[in-house]
Amino acid sequence: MKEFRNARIITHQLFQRFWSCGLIGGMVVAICGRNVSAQEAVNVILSKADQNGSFEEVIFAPWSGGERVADLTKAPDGIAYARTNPAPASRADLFRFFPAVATERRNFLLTFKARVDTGGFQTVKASLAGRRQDNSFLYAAPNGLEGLKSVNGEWETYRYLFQFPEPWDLTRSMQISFIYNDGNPGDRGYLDAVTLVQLPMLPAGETILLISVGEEIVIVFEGVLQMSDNLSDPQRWVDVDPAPMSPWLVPHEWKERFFRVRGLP
Ligand SMILES: [Ca+2]
Repeated sequence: MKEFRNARIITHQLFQRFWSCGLIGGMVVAICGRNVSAQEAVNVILSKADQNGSFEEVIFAPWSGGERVADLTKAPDGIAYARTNPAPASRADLFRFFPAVATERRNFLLTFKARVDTGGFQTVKASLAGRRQDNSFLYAAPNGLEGLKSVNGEWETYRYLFQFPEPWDLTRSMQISFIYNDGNPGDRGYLDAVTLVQLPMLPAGETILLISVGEEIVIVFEGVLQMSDNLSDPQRWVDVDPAPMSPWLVPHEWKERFFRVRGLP
């Protein structure tokens, strides 16, 4: 295992770097590097550059449920963002369809920025769905605690890991939606910087894979995940507690950690 401690990686392209073990800093710092095969690359579905994920294109479609607002001073990403139509009752949502992606990879990472008017909606919830053959929705399950999120008047970044329980119909569109809830008639929700990627699965014969997507690190693993904050002391390895399920989104507050897996007892 090759390690490059404190070697800041600045040459990587967003969405295209992988490490089989790593140290997490404010940015990614260090790590056991290996080349990434095309097979393992993250599949970017929506982003600033892909399918109008940041509302930078003049046309709002294929987004629905609201409108584009071009305001350089208020957009958290680029020059424009989206807002819902005024809520008819307690909720409003923004959504769109996109062509189905291959079914071999069941895990998706979604990040976005959202806010509401002060005193307006209290929660936002993102959902991702494919379709069954009978055209009914097949929803992906948000991993862990990530379902409903509280939302407020300041732009904040939200993160979801989604996992599909079974394959979806490749001939029918998939859908992503953002539901602002617990509000009053007339409330609006705001959205920007939507990034949706399809994550690679664990390569055959490997037990851990670190995937870097923008500022997020996802660990895909098999076994019991362990971490250490000091590689020079073998006693520092401990099981991550509570034991996470794979895939796992590394918390931002965890600076400078190494990860590995041990076999199941
Ligand atoms: Ca934008």
